[in-house]
Amino acid sequence: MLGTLRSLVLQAFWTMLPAYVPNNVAVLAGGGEPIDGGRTWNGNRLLGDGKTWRGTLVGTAAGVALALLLDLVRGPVENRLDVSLPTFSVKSAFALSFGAMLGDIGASFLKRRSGRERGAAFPGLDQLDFVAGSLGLTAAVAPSWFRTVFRIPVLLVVVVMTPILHVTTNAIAYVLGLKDEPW
Ligand code: CTP
Ligand code: K
Ligand code: MG
Repeated sequence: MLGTLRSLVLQAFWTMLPAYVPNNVAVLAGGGEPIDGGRTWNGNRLLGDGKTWRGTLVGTAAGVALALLLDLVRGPVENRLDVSLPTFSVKSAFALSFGAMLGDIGASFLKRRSGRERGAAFPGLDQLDFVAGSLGLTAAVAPSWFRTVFRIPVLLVVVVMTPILHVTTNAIAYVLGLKDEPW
C-alpha cells in the first residue's frame, strides 16, 4: 500500500517535472515585450504585462530541455529508486511544457476579464491552470503517450500533489524576493 503510493508519487512527480519548471523559469526569465502588445478589451488588458514572449519562450525551452535530460538519467534513477519511470518523446515534452505556459496565459486572460489586475490572486485557478493546460495539450497532441503514462491513480496524485507543490514553491520564491506575490 505504502510502496504503491510511493511509486505513484515518484511517477507523478517525474512525469510532471517538465510542466512544473516552465512557469518558475518564466519568473526568472520574464520581462520585455508583453504577448498582448499592450492591447485591451473592454477596458482591461488582454493578458497584461506579466505574460511576455521571453518568459514564455525561455520557460517552454527549459521544460523541454529538462524532459530530454530526464530521459538521459532515467535508467540509473529507476534502479536507484526501484520504480519504473516513463520516457519523454520530443512531442510529449513540448506539450507538457508549452501546455503549462498556455494554461497560465489562459488564466491571466480570465483574470483580466474579471477585472483582476496583474498579480491579483485567483485561488484555485492559480494552482491548477498550468496542470489543466499541460494535461490538456498533451492529451491532444500525444494521446497514446498520455493514456499510457497518466493512468487514473497517477492523475489523482497529480491533481492532489500539484497545488501543494505550487503553494510551497511560490512561497519560497516570494521569500527569496524572486516573486512579487506569494501565489
Ligand atoms: N512571466 C512571463 N511570461 C509568462 C509567465 C510569467 O514573463 N508567460 C513572468 C512575468 O515577469 C510575471 C512573472 O513571471 O510577472 C510571474 O508570473 P505570474 O505570477 O504568472 O504573472 P503575474 O505577474 O502575477 O500576472 P498575472 O496576474 O497575469 O498572473
Ligand atoms: K499565474
Ligand atoms: Mg502571479
